[in-house]
Amino acid sequence: MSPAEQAAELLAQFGIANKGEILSHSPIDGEAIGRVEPGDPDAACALAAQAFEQWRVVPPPRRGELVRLLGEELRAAKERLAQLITLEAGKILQESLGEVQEMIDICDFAVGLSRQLYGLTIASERPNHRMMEQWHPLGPALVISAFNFPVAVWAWNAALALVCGDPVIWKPSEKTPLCAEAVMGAVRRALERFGAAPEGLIQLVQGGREVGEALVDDPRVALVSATGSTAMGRAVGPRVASRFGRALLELGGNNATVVAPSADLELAGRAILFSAAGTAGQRCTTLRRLIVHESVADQLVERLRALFAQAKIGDPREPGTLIGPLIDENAFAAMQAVLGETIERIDPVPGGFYVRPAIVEVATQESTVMKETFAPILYVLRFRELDEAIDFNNAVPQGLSSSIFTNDIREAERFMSAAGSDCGIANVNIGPSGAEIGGAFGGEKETGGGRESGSDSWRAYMRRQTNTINYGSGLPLAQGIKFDVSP
Ligand code: UN1
Repeated sequence: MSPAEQAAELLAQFGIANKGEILSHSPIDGEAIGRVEPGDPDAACALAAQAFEQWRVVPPPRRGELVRLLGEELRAAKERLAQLITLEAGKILQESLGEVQEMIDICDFAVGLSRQLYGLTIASERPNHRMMEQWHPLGPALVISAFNFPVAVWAWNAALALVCGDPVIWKPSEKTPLCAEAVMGAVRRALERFGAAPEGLIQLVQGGREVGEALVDDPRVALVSATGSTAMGRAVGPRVASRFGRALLELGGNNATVVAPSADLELAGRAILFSAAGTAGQRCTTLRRLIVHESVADQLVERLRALFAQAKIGDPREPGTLIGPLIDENAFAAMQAVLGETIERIDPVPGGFYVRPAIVEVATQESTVMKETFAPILYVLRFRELDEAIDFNNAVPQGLSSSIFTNDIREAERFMSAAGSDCGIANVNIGPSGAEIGGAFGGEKETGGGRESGSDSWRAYMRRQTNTINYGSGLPLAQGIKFDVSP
C-alpha cells in the first residue's frame, strides 16, 4: 500500500477531517498524505485563559484522573498512532511504537505526580512563626514540538502541565500535523470520559511560523516550552523574555560518546549503531561525535563501518528496516553540504531521501563538527588521555547528551563528575540517546537549559509561593530588626 493510501485509511479510522490549507507529506515517498486547517492563535489563547480559571482549582489528583484516561486512550490507539508516525515522520515502526510508549509512560508518571506536588516546610527564625512553600498552577502552557518526536515531546509537556493545573496549547511542526490531529482524537475521548473539563483545556493550533510567533508573543501564555533547533530557540527565547514569560527550551545537541581502552567494544558498537544511525540521525540526542582512544580506534571504526554497511535502509514500515528516510530534501541538502560527493544516497522507494549513515574521521573539531547537522553523520576523533576526551566532549556550543564506554569505575565517575561532561545527560556504557521518561531531560549551553519529563521537571509548570504565618501575638521582624514607635 502506498503511504497516501495507508494514511487515508488511518485518518478515516481516527475520524480526521482531512481538509484545509496545510499539506502533509510522507518522507517515505515524498507524496502528500493529508491536509489540516490552520488554527487561530488569538482565539486559542482566549479560551485557554478562561479554562485556566476553572482548571487551577480542580484538585490535582482529580486532574490526574484526566491524564490517566488519556494514558488509557493512548494504550488503545498505540498501534495505529505508531503507523501514522511512521508515515509522517519516517521513523521505523519499532521506534514509532517506542514513541507512543513514551507518551503512555509519562501519563503514568504524571498520574502519580498528581498526588506529589510537594512543597517544603521551612524552619522560621522567628518565634511562633511557620514557613512553607506551595506550588500553584502557572497558567496556559504553549508546547512547540518538532517533527522528529511529533507526539512524545508534546505528551511530556502536556501530561505534566495538566496535572499541574495548566491548560495546554499545542503548535506542532508543520511537517507532522496529522500525528497531532490523531493525538487530539485520543484527547477528545479522554475528555468525554472525564466529563467536566473546561472547554479549551487542551487545544491544537496548526500553522507555520506566524502562528507560532503570535502564540509565543501572547501575554496570556504563561509558559512556552519549545523543542527544536538552536536557531528557533534564539528567536523564541528573547521574545518570551521580553514579556517576562517563562520559557523552557530544548534545543540542538551535538552529542558525543567517549570510548576508553577498557570498554566492551562489542557493546559499544551496538550502542553506537543505534545512537548514531537510528531515527536516521534525526534525534536531538543522536550521537554525532565518537571520541575514541587511539589504542582501540582502528578496531572499533572497522566494526562500525561493517555495522553501518549491514544496517537495512528502506521503507520504515517494513520489518527489518533499521534506517528510514530523512524528513525531506532540505535535510538531504544539509547532509550533502557536509559530505559532498561522498554522500551515499540509495533509492529503496522513489521520491524519498534515503542515505547510508556516514563515518567521517577528523583530526580536530572545527566547522561542521561544531554544528548539529540533523542527519546521520558520525565524526570520529582520537584521544590519548581521558582529560583530553572530556575537553573534546565539552568543546562544542551545545550541551545536551553524552556518554562513556569504560569498565574502569574511576573513569566513569570522572566523566560524570563536576569536572566531567558539561551536558544535561551523561551516561555510562550506553549511548547518549534513548532516555527514559523518569529522568529530567534537557541540556546546557545552546541546548537551552530547560528540563522536561521526569524528576522534578514539573516545577517549570507551576509557580512557587512562599508563605510565612504568624500564630503568636507578637510581631518579631526577620533579621532581628527593631521597628516601632516608642510608647
Ligand atoms: C528529541 O529528539 O527531541 O532520549 C527527544 C531520546 C528520546 C527523546 C528524544 N527519548 O532519544
